[in-house]
Amino acid sequence: MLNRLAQRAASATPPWAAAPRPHASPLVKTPVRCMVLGRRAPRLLSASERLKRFGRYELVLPGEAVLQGRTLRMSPLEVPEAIERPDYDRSGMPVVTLDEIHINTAAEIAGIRAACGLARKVLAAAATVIAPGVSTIQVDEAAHRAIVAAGAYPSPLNYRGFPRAVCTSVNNVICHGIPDERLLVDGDIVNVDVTVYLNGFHGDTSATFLVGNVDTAGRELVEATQESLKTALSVCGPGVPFSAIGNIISEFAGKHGYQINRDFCGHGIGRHFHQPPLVLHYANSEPETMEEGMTFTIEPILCQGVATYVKWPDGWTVVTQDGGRAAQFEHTVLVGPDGVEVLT
Ligand SMILES: [Co+2]
Repeated sequence: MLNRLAQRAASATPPWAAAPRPHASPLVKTPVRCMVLGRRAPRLLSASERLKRFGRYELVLPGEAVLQGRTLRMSPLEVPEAIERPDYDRSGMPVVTLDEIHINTAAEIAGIRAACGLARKVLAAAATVIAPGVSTIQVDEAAHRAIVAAGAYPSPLNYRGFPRAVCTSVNNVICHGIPDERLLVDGDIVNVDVTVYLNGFHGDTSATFLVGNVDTAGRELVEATQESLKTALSVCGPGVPFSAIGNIISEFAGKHGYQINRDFCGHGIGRHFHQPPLVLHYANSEPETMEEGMTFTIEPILCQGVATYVKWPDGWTVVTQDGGRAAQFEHTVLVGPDGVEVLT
């Protein structure tokens, strides 16, 4: 749920998000590279090209509800008044007061741990309703009910105007898909991204699920993405540079022939949904190192073809430019004395 470009464009961009990044946005970079090499920008492949290169699945296109703005206007379920809300629940604008990586106190760790435990349970509850013929709104509502039943607020709801409790991203959707009336079909892969705000702390996790019988290429993509997250977790610990995460994911993805999306990053998390640092999933040489007591997410997105995106007119849903599939897995972690503890 963290877009580097949106962070930079917003007038209230926190200083930590405005620091120069090692790579410019691909939206800026791609045309230059294409001119130099004389190649065309990535295009949406035809159905037969996609079948040959990426396998058998339904391409997700913006439906009438998206084009008419209905997905943004449909009312989400209520959040009872008694539930503690984040600062953006009415304004839509989160205020991040941190400009460096926060080391949590024992009390803060306990709060984040509780939020993360709930996020894990909610993701599992949402997963039980996933099946062919179920709409992503039904998945969203299952998650929403589980969150408020536990006395928590669904963090994405009205975060920068996001209209629902969770993100649901199907097949060629990279991330930030808005739950809608589309029914899941046999062979889909769907990422459900759950963040909860419980007693003042956020916990964030996501997984990509198989709907019915997914073809081999789809299953391999999902397995490799989950494996890339595991690999990244194994190298983390106090004194380790954050760049180790992107470097190992990059090596892993390269070996398996997948592209890593560069526009959506992991992030610090705690009292704020998104706080320093940005956790890059591609090869980089950022200088910050992990310290005991830090909490952050790792959430790589691997793509079958190009990892660059097109954004739908809803302002949120981002899809691959060539129509290839994307998968994502995410955990919130706590840096401990000799490694990281997965809190979700
Ligand atoms: Co996240």
